[in-house]
Amino acid sequence: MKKVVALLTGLTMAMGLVACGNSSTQTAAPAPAAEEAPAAEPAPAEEETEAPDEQAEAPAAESTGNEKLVVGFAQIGQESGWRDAETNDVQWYAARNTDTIELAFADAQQKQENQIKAIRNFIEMDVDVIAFPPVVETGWEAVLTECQEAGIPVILVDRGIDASAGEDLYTTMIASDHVWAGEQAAIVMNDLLGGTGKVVELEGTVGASAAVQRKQGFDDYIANNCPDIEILDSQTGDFTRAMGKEVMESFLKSYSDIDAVFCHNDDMALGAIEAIKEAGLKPGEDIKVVGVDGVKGAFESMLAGEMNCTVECTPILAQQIFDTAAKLKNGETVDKWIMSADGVYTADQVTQEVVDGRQY
Ligand code: GZL
Repeated sequence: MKKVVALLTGLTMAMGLVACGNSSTQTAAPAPAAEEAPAAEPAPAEEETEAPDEQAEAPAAESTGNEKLVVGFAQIGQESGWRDAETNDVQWYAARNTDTIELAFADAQQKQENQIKAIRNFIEMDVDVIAFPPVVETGWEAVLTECQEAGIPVILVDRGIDASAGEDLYTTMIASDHVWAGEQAAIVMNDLLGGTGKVVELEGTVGASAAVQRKQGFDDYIANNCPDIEILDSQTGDFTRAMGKEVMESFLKSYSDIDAVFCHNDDMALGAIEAIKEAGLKPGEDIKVVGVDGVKGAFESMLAGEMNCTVECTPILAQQIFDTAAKLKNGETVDKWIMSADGVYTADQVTQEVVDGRQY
């Protein structure tokens, strides 16, 4: 019987349980930022608790194991509005389905070692499925081998791992095509510049598949199709608005002839827009701004004439995650890559109605 292990909630614990099927369970809000977020330690056996409403069913439940789908989700953190949208979608979905789902949620504060600790804790808890967005592409072999040895299938969410680590180390990936997103951004950029101009690039988290692949898609398209567009510089803004602004400020000090900026996510684009305005220039006009994600702030900026394009990368993945996890618990096979369907949005398409209709 998979029991919902009462987790010690240390002061810096970044883990919560969601939808344990008992009325006293609260939906775990995203954990407060913590200095150091050690993985939750399973409570000592004598403190193991079962959701009260399951004690009445103990005899039946004991014989058939936990009827509910128990999913461990090791979230990267809260680095962007996009990430928060994904977290909310996952937690709200679980909270709406307490009769069939139990969610153990961990916030790794953008640290790979915390994701690894959380995954090991999920193995201890003997969850049915583990789902997580790998903050970077490498360094997962050991912990994913432990998942495999424990017989727990793994769903990669919104980012991937380095293929050389072995595709058999995870069961499936639910994610957008990040190379495609980079290519789409380059196509729009070429159109915005009329085929000629100088571009700077704000990259995502170093080593993250979304950053590596968006860069690959953008840079390769420009190199192969746009001989008169030059990429002056490219640096990481770590997918955050603050660093996006900081790096754009340094670009503006270093180069006097920037025509456009490609940002690997909209949060960095919003930071770049601030920097461009503070430099006395008009974002969207003097310097074209192209982002990725499709967050509402990007649509609001396009409506204001301060941004030119966002390539969508939906974070609304909870339904696919839990449906896929249920299939894996039932022993069904699924595709190796469950790809999201995303769109490309340019400023000319954006009205207040479009902004108001955005889901995230
Ligand atoms: C993309 C996801 C990226 C987003 C960023 O799938 O991994 O991480 O583009 C987020 O906003 O930080």
